Amino acid sequence: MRILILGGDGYLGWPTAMHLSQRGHEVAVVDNMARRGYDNELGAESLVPIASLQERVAIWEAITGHRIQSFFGDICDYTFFEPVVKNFRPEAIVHYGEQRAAPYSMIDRRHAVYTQVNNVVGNLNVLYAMADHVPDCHLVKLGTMGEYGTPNIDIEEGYITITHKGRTDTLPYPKQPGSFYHLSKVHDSHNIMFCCRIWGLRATDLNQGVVYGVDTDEIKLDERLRTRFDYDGVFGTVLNRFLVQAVAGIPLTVYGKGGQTRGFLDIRDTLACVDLAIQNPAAAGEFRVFNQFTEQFSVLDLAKAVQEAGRELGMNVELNHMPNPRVEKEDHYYNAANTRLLDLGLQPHYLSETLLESVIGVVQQHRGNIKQHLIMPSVNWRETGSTAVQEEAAPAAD
Ligand code: NAD
Ligand code: USQ
Repeated sequence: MRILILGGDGYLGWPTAMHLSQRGHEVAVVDNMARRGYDNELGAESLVPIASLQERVAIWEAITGHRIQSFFGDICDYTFFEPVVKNFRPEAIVHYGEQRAAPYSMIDRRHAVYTQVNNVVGNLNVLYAMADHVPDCHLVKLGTMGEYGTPNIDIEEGYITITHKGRTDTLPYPKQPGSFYHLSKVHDSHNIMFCCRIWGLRATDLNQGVVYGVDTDEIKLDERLRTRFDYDGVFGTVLNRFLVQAVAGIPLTVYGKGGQTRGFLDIRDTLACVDLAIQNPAAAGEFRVFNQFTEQFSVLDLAKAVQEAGRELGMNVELNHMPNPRVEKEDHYYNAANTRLLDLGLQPHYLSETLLESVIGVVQQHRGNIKQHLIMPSVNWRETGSTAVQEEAAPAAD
């Protein structure tokens, strides 16, 4: 198949490009390097050094003989993006190309506006380009489990059947997102659903949990194919952060009580889920939602797992229950369905079977790159941030 990957220079986009290319698909990636720009802005960088996209595709071709085309540009710029779709004529588009950090979206007004414009406008451009040029193409869109929030009832996969005053309907599951970033994903979902209804597009919204891990089969072929690994207080996700903190000898930054429970998955399962969605496309006019995670953990569960893995390596890992910089429930019911990808054949890699020690090994290899001042959270949900960050430093959205 011809598969276009948006955000193909990112943590998940690059490994996905290699994974699909290795399986014989004709793969092209689009990226505007925004993510590398956020690093410059924040003074942060991936713990694991990463090659440029040009170097990566050249190394990939030299090793495997497979070509990955790359297009450098902004999907919000339709004069750039429309010809890419028109000429490449993808049969599937995997859309990772958004600003994905909740804390980044909560820095201040400017970052909130940037996040929502970048994500919502980019996604709208994708929908228009599909409708005009490849109406049969299948959109595989990365959403987030955070769209649902933490309701006091079970979370279903996208829809819930409700009986109200004697009448019954199956309706979109209620959304209670916890940041302007997570809200942007809700807006995307609504726009995609609408376009499936009016234009008959086919789409799968993958409501993904928090991803962890560094290795995929393709990355293991060559060190120079490594994907980014973020640990800073803005872009680092919780388990990846805890592993770096353990190696750096910093007590693990458990926000509040640590009872916040989320869905998690190994990066290898992200690739498998996207692959399964592509192989089993949505029908014309169908807007499907799959909850893409394999296990649920509380933040405290994860901290204890890292503590245990550290102990086996002779490290003394401590926990630091610090004031929560976010506004979120710290003690709540959480039970989310995730059977649709399993029904398609997903074979999960569970955390208990994953050698956390092996991820720690990669972190130890690069421990010299850890910048301690980036570890503590710097963004507080309760503040509008108007004085926290120089406005000029932010990417301009308006
Ligand atoms: P990432 O930031 O590493 O990658 C996103 C890529 O998209 C970056 O390379 C960035 O430069 C590019 N991009 C952003 N805006 C763009 C634009 N307007 N035009 C072109 N390229 C653009 O993020 P990631 O961790 O790989 O996540 C990928 C997707 O998966 C995101 O949409 C994210 O919301 C979703 N997701 C990620 C996780 C996770 O734990 N990493 C969990 C759930 C969902
Ligand atoms: N947390 C800590 N300590 C830390 C970092 C985080 O306790 O040092 C807590 C947070 O308060 C939160 C939980 O861990 O309760 C998860 O935080 P996170 O930063 O790992 O994940 P989140 O902000 O939700 O965002 C990440 C990705 C995002 C994706 C989302 C999936 O950055 O792109 O959409 O995971 S989900 O969480 O299911 O919405």
